Amino acid sequence: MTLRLAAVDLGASSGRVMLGRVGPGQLELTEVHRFWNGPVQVGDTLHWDILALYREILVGLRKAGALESGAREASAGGAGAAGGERGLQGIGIDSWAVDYGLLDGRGKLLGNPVHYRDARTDGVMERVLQKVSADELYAVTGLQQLPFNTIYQLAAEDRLEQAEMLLMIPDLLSYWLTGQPGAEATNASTTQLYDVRARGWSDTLAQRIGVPAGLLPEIREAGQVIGPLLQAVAEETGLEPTTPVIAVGSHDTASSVVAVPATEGDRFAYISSGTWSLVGLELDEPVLSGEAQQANFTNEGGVDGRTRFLKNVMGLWILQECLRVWGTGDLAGLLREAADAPAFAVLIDPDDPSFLAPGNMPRRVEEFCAKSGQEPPRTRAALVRCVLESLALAYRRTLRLGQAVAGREVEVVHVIGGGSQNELLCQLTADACGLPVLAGPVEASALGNVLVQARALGEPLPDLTAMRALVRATHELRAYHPQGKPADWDAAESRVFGTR
Ligand code: LFR
Repeated sequence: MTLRLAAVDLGASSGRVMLGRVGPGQLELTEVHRFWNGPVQVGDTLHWDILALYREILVGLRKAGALESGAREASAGGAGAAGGERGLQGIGIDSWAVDYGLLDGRGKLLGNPVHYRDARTDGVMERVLQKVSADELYAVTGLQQLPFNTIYQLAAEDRLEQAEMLLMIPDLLSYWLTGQPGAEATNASTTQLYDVRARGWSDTLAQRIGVPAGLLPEIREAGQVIGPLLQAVAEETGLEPTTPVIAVGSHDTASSVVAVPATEGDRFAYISSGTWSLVGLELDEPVLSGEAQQANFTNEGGVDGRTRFLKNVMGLWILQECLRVWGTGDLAGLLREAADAPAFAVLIDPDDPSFLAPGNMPRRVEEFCAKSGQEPPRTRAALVRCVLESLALAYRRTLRLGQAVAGREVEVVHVIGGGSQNELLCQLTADACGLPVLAGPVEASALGNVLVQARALGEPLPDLTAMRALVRATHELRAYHPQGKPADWDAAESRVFGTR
């Protein structure tokens, strides 16, 4: 039997509801609803428009449930035009990490969730580190220091006094669908309040920074059934009230990594490429050494207890903001021109903090050039080339660091997510890393989402190896082999980062 599963996958620039069909040898996704998502500045605060997202999710679920499937197979098999299957056997939600909603004692949302790129966390990390040392934080949580980690957002939070419960974004949306609160583990692991070895909240850390331990709901693991739909939600979406919402790797990156199409025994790295590029390795255990901390590598929780040993690289965000400022959607045209633009003309460090907040990226690139004694790019195509080469350079540096710190050697780099469609970036990545790149699948997080649901519903996909084999069997990948001169990349790296 084919399962019909809805994957709600929320990214930093768009959200989508996909209908997944999963069965023996079958893994198909149909996008049924796509909607805008992004920062909304009101007064001095950058928000997410969580209610609009919720409304769009309901619309998407209605469409997913109503989309007929199986009609063709039924009539071809002689069963007559009995009509196709409808409804859903499961729903799973994944989104970006670190952000949350606060609820009062009656379960009402206390204001719109604040966007992690909001300036309220400026300078907060330094304040928190006076209460808890960076060494202690890393020893407990194994997390990379990013200014917007939940712990720092909570230290800057002005609604804590009225709050009774904190729900991470996917947990908040699942709560609205089912009435069941909880904290899915892969996303909880990004808060910097989660004990990576004990695999639970660190009440001690929470107390030390003034977060009441009772605020953090019970942890649940990917694969657990959260609960059936509330009656009102079932009516609104036209779905059966028994339809279960299932916890998936609710951190989008955790779901993406499930869908890395690696074969058992492969020595692979992955780049989950979207608004962010998450660059790293999959490990069985966290690495909490001084070198890992120094390298600022994170040990985020993966599905089935794996460790996502990775680093955030600024990703396609800089380019997305350039397109927004230029008022153009013609990325394909710009990429064609960028492919012919001169190589290594201008290079930036994409992880420079000046690129974090939304704004005029072309200007910020110019400012970076001024600071680093470079002529700024003169054309849009040159700027695009600069961003992509600089990203490839950051990938190379991060992968080499990660391999050294984890004591692992990599033979292939899997690029998954939206950025896997960017041919120029994939080729530059292969060139910079000196490794073959396998690109795809594009919709990795939605695939990881439905795979975990399918297993929870009894589909024989016992482990990540089986899930990945199904992805490989059903999705085309594109291979890129390193070209050009490795010495050019060595020179480029020392230009941007020195010889460290
Ligand atoms: C990617 C991602 C990253 C996380 C960043 C902020 O979508 O989830 O993994 O560090 O967004 O939440």
